Amino acid sequence: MIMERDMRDTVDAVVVGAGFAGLYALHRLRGLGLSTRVFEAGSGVGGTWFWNRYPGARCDVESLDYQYAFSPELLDEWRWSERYPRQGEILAYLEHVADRFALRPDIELNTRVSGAAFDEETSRWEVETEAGGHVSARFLIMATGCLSAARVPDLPGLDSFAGRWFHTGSWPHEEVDFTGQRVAVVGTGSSGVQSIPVIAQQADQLVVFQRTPSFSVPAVNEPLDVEAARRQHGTPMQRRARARVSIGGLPYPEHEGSALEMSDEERTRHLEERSRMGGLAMYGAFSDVMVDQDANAAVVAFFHDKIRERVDDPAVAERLLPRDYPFGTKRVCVDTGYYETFNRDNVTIVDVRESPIEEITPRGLRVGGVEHEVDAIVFATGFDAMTGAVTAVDLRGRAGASLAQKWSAGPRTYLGLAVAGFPNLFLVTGPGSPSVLSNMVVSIEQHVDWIADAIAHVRDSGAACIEATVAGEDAWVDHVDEVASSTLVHRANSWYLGANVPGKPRVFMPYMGGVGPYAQRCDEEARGGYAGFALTPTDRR
Ligand code: N01
Repeated sequence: MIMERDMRDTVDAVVVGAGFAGLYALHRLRGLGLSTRVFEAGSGVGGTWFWNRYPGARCDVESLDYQYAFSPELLDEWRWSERYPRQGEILAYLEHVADRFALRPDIELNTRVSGAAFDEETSRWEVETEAGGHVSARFLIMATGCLSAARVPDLPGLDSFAGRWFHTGSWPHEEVDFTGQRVAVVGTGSSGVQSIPVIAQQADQLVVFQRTPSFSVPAVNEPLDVEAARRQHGTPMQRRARARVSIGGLPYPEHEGSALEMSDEERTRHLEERSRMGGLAMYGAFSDVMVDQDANAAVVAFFHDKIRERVDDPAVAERLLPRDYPFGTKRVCVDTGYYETFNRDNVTIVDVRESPIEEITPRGLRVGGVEHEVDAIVFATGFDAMTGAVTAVDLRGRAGASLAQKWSAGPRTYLGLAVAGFPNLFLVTGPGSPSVLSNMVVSIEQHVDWIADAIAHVRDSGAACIEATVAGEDAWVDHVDEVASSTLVHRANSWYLGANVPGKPRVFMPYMGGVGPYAQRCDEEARGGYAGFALTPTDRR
């Protein structure tokens, strides 16, 4: 088998995915002198920002924070136009990165990896693509993204729908024009909250099908004033330095005391200030908001007041109030004109919590026996998050063990980076790391740097493999669970817990310890000689 293999199909490393993580992984591994092949299912680079082209798609992390910091030249030369970057602008940035660092020759587009098996004889990963391609690699890096396996709910009758339907996470490349149409949007998470105001401006009628109201903070988006940003948070490098040691990977001041130690007036003033900062700054408002029900309730009350201020019809406002889960336990949304959209004459809201969507008919959606006729349906219904894109690849470790099987009761990783029984396999921002609770770009750079250092260590020490130990993995899984259990996060049916995917085990997947403390833990692991890993010497393969 090995004899027959074309040399071209033998590389040092395979990276799956060409988004923020895959592009940087390629750059770093090349820097180590490793021959590297990237496989990307899309017809272009960009990952999340290649697929999520829905109206209003925008990052809710500020552009100055949502960019690579590994290259001072790149930081210097790229100019963002708005405080929060549009999808198209982020995609253009990633295309620029691919060109600037000459990454494209090592990226195979339109190529979906279907499986990879670890060969214990050779200590290599044998990687298969859906099109029947094969490549052998010593190291395998899953840069598949945490929110890339889109989920359309299993609703009877969808095939019979006479109009067009879309999922926000796999939006067509050509422009979709809703002018003059009756449009349904199903889902009011971040994608719904971003797309609803934009679709409402174009469509004739918009019906929003809401199962769970979100907490949404005004973005306060505006043309980017680099000088003002510099005065507030310093140079991009200075803000990144602060983000790296923060909890959320953002440069804002964090956790300014307990919500309960302030008077009502002080607390409201503080929340107003945070609100004016815009976006995700609200997360870090108090030290106890995620652990104390009363502190959390104070923030919930603030939000309820804000929503009531922004929505004219009190009955509609009541429908939009998140009531049955604590603030922050589902992803907080960032909006531009979301609540005000419900003041428009052409927008209505249908509550599908008590009475779920029964079926899709040729003409629309049936809820509570009422048929809502529409021309188009937009499913803003989310993803099989964190594990979906990894387990979609048939990964086989030692003795042919399946990763999907190993994770059937919930994902198990060491530091979110590696899995016992799967040598030389690395996950970027995997379950068990801060990942989706953080600014992804900060976490991606930290992970890729760590992985590159680990690979260099394996190579320099003459070992064949690095592999998480079962003891290390068990202890880490327990720690991740313990930290999550000390907070309020189990009180919501969130995608963090897999609650949006029927049958998915209810396990809080990301690590809540924070970006800075987590990175410190990873650094200690490396400095301590990778004590939670076993290094297999070449002669004991
Ligand atoms: O998906 P979601 P998303 N019937 O899972 C509802 C990131 N992101 O694509 O909450 C009716 O959050 C579901 O209801 P419920 C960000 O991390 C970032 O919006 O399960 N409704 C929910 O309202 C975000 O969190 C940006 O009860 C159904 C919605 O669909 C993550 O991606 C922008 C349903 C799904 O919300 C995912 O966001 C966009 C059904 N059968 C996204 N099934 C940035 O700005 C599901 N729902 C960076």
